[in-house]
Amino acid sequence: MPAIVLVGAQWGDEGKGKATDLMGSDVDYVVKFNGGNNAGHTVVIEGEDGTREKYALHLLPSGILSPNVVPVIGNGVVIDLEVLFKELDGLEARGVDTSRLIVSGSAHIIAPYNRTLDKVTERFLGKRKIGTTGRGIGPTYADKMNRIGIRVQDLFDEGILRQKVEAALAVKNQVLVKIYNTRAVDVDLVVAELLSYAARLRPMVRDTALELEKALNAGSNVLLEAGQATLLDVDHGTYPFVTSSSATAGGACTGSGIPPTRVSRVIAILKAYTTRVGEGPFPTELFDDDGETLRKTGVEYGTTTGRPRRCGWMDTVIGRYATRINGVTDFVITKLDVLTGFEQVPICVAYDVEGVRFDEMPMGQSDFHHAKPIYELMDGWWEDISGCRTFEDLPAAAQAYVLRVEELIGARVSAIGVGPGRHEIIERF
Ligand code: 2SA
Ligand code: GDP
Ligand code: MG
Repeated sequence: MPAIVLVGAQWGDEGKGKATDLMGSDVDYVVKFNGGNNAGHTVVIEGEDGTREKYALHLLPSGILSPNVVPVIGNGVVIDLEVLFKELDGLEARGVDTSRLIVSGSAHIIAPYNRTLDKVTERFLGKRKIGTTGRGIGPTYADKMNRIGIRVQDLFDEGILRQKVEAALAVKNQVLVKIYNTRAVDVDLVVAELLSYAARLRPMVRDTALELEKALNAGSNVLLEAGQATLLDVDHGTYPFVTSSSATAGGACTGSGIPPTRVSRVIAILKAYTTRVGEGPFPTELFDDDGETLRKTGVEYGTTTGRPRRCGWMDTVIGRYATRINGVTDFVITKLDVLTGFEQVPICVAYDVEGVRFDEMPMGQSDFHHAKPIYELMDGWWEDISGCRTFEDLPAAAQAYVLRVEELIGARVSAIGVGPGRHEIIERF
């Protein structure tokens, strides 16, 4: 039975949370396979009386909001335990049953010193900073690769935990004191803090890869939900302006233990325009009133840090790249409603890099930094499209926009978001 992967096609905040939530009734497991509480997914749920409940999730998989879904934190995730329990308590207080959550024993823990290191490193980088979320993500993945990370299973053996914290701090304290000129971190304090979460965490911990294998064999549907997005992937993104995990479809397998031969569908979420937070190149970025309109209408502010998101037009070079890198079977275009009211809507179809046309993502970082968008201008529309529920309900110009994007990105658009609510979507079969 199938595993489905859901990834972001651009620089994140495409609306992955809403897309996952939407599939909630058709899936049995939702697995977060990368990243940590740097992610921010906003899900808006309409009550039967027309009220709207807004949920902002950071560490928990969006499937936590669907009563029949088992939410899974996979081995590829990095976990801030304080955030995990705060988020669980917050949802419980709002009446959400969180008891089904399971957590991989092999996921890594964001130790308190890694939060400090993330912030201090950014400060030291100065103008060359990445613009991280400051949650300790990079240093924790660095520890994982450097084989000095702390894993969930380490919390259940105090002796082992202490050895691991000592090993990690042996090097880090030298760096903190001698290079960053800050205070050394105390091993006992770190061990005590981590142990304080152990008893509450223990009942959730499983061999999640084995559990998912059994579930797939029993005919369950498993959705693998990416945090961040294709261009933030540490291998395939705009390095070094990326996050430190594998946010593309390949990462879904390593980050969950589900093998590639099990994956039958890869859905990419593509915003009808483009946004980015943090530093790094962005060819279609707008610095004019149109950019401000996109930010205001689309409410483009970070879910985690509240930072204003940089905004620009649709870039189909990126869309094609996402199709290729992820093996996308179909796209969900979100926030088409935000494009309502523009006289013309430009689509970037290729780049001009110092007189040379690029139809594909340039390999060289400097070429991408210097890429100027080549636009095709589409007619705009003025009608409110939030009530449209079939493709034919959309104004002709909006239909033409979607069809042209579909042609340029090279994979089918199977759904279109026309508003933030759970039901504000057009499904196209
Ligand atoms: P980090 O903290 O090490 O992962 O930062 C590295 C880069 O990855 C970007 N990044 C993100 N980009 C968009 N959205 C993200 N999550 C939040 C949200 C963002 C927020 O969903 O709204 O609230 O600010 C996210 N997480 C990481 C980051 O900007 C760096 O460019
Ligand atoms: P994620 O990180 O990919 O899950 O996305 P975020 O939650 O950070 O940002 C997407 C935002 O867009 C959220 O506030 C959603 O409620 C909102 N959203 C999702 N789909 C649509 C849509 O089709 N139209 C509009 N107007 N908003 C949407
Ligand atoms: Mg987000």
